[in-house]
Amino acid sequence: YAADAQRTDLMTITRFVLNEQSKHPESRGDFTILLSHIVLGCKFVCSAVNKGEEQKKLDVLSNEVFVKALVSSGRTCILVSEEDEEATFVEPSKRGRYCVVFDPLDGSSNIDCGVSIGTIFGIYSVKDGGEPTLDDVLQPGKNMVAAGYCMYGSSCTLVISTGSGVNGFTLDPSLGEFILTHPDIEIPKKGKIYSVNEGNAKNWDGPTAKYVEKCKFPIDGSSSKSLRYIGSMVADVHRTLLYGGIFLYPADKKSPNGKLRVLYEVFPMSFLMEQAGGQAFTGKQRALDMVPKKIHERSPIFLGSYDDVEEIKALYAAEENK
Ligand code: P6P
Repeated sequence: YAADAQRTDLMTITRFVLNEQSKHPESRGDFTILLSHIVLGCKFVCSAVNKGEEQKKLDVLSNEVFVKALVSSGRTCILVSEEDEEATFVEPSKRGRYCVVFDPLDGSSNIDCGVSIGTIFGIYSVKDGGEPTLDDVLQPGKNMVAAGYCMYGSSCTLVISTGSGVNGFTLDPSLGEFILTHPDIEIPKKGKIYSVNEGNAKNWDGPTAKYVEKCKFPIDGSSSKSLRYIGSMVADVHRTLLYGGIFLYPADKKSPNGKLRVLYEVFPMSFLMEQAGGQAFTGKQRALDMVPKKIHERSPIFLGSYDDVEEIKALYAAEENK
């Protein structure tokens, strides 16, 4: 009967977060309510993506669903979406104390060829009780109270951290519930994979070029790393989290701040990596220490296995000390 007992002990994401919440007696359940609305958005997008809606419509649809779900949760006051030029300030009657930054459908240009894409989100608490301002979302990533992504691929997987480790949940379509399938995810200390768009190699700076060269032609006689690059951040980061290795989106001569957005791509993925025992570096500093000045700001990013990121940090440090 043990198998049945295990099978019937359904650890849904809602139950999991309620368990987490019980560790914070002071909490009023606002975060649990907020998360249930994010989960609702993910379920909607998962079904729309699987219906094969065309990309443009999906981008708009996903954004609308998340904005409406987050506003109707009554637990948010500022929303920043990759799809909206300006931040959304929730009307006073529906305001709560959380700010949510998100990319509703990251990598959506890949949708027509069936590559996995995803929603990425990060959650801040407002800084103080006053009137919400952009300062409440222009906070360093280390101030996030939670971050996660939902990957829409062969299955729908939601990976989240609320600051005490990383857990993965898989949508069981027959139940319509996200069930805990990847408890306590820890990224391998060192990996055998590097993930970068080699097509930008001619524009890379010295340390990045040197690091990638070392991946391909190791000088210590170790075996070369494998290159895996999907071109959809959620898919590349999910593989890195589970298998180890390093994901790089460096600066280059054409884009001195790289391509990925700080608030809703770099910060959430860096938060998860640190929570899973890895690290995230911008070429200049710990990614989560950055303080963005604009809501759609970009930053270079090197994230993944602790030891792999250490290596590229050493190359940038050596460049600094030249
Ligand atoms: P490139 C997708 O467009 C995206 O924003 C991320 O999901 C992905 O990691 C990156 O851009 C891919 O960019 O320049 O390699 O095609």
